[in-house]
Amino acid sequence: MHYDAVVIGAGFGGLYALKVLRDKFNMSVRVFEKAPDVGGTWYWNRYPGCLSDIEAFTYCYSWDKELLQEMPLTNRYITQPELLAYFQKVAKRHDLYRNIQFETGVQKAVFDENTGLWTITTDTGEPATARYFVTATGILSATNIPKLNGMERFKGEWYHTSRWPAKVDFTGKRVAVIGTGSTGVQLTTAIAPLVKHLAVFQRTPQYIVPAGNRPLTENEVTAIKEQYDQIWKDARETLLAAGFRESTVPLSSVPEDERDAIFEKAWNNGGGFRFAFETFSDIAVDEGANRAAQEFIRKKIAAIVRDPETARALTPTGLYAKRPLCDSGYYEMFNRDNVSLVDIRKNPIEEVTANGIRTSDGTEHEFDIIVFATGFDGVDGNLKRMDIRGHSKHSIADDWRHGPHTYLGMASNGYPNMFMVTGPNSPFTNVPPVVETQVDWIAELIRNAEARGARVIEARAEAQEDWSRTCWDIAKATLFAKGESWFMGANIPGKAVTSYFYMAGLGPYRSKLEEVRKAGYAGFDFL
Ligand code: FAD
Ligand code: NA7
Repeated sequence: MHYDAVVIGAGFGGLYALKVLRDKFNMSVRVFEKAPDVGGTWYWNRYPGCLSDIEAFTYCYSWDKELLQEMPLTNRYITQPELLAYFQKVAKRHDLYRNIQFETGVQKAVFDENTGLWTITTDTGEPATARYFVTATGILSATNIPKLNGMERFKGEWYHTSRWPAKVDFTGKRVAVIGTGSTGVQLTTAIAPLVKHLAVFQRTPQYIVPAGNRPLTENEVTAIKEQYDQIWKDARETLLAAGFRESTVPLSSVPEDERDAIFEKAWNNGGGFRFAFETFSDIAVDEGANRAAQEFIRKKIAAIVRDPETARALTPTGLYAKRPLCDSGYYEMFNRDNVSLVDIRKNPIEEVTANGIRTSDGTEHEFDIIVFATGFDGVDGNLKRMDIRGHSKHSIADDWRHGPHTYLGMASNGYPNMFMVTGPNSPFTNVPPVVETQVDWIAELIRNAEARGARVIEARAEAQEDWSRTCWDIAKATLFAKGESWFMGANIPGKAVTSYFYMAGLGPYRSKLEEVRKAGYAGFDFL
């Protein structure tokens, strides 16, 4: 079949791309999605405790004003089941299901120089051709499951959090959770009261602040819904688009004896991004300010965790420079009798046995269930897992083996008429407002090209190099560049450590897009 556009993914990005290209631009569109339903991230991550840690009132689409008024603002944060229901509602309300082919994985996409069309091959059979190829494959979607010796011997159940089956019964079970990122923190806190014994396998301790989740009052909900126009206007101008204005006050400008009170207020109010960005302006860029935040959290851990050895192992010593985390009682959980911490920095995992996990000190820890909360091959993982070929005969995985290259996070030289929603070097912020910004911009770019009579749009190599360099320079000016996390590619052995995001925020990114548009889409060739 031939379509004007083929889109991959039915999460925030893919659904909005379908809506805009089909309904605003009258295109024939086919969406291919591996999952059996809409939701993307929020279809796959069904583990207990899964929720968005950006506050619910901005973790949603802004383009349907009636839908905003119906937004399920029950608690401060929105849970995975609520988000899944939200996506299903969006898809039904806008009649999106009819253009989505579920349980269909795209394996290959090849650009034909002669016809100017993409041929897309899926794992279910007949290929599709399209003039425009839009990927909305997600920044946190390509699962990372470490290869542990002996995994095939394990007689119990095992899961990765992002490929969660419909139901896992933890009641009375001995459970290992490997990984203490956002996912591990959410999952362990949720299941600790259910299990017989929970062992948390931690490689690197993290800085975590309370989420401050709580029911929203009726007045709060009314105020949010009345002010939505202003909320979105502000979100698009701020850096993180997360429903608050980032602080403009450097830590050093505040007297020493007043700093902890500011941290304390943020700790009590809750929210990882708020703690890192609403308190002071320089925690992410200045080592001194960063150290003050670290020390504050270290003191909290010492005060909360009763067992001194566990507290010591849970206490991070490095930079506070990964994605900010928040919890609902994670440190307190280690005061339970049925929870233990296994420090695998000290005693690495040696092998998986039939009954559990053996660590390097010779201990065999026995389990009924092992859960991998080990994260993702972030940002470009899914793109590189497909065989995508543009002008050159290399795949994108080859072209990007030393790190991805894009122009504005949306296009790549050598891959004409291919557009990425949240591609590498897109802004690092609350995701839905980025998705909307990019889909709207890509659609206008296509309209502009068609008005010029162009068949092919391609990012220029020099524009792309400029953008990559800009993103890397910005990242290097922050402490995140030293943070060894997924958003620098540091979590996957052998992956290029470079900038995978534009770290200057959504407001400046939108200004840049406007500048490029006004300059006649500078940096693109129209052929
Ligand atoms: P996704 O929702 O990841 O959708 C991509 C889809 O593409 C998937 O359904 C996948 O199956 C499909 N796909 C990929 N490759 C193929 C292929 N080859 N063939 C067919 N289909 C394919 N972001 C925030 O801003 N705030 C948060 O609080 C937040 N919390 C998160 C919590 C968790 C547990 C996780 C995992 C992520 C979180 N994120 C958060 C990031 C989240 O991924 C984005 O906010 C957003 O949901 C991404 O939407 P998307 O449409 O871009 O991609
Ligand atoms: P993260 O944040 O990448 O965390 C993964 C965790 O798994 C982290 O603690 C890792 O330790 C650990 N990990 C990864 N590989 C291994 C191996 N091989 N052995 C032991 N431990 C390992 O992923 P999440 O799913 O928690 O969160 C991803 C994003 O989703 C998050 O930022 C939010 O945006 C939502 P490490 O720190 O690397 O030592």
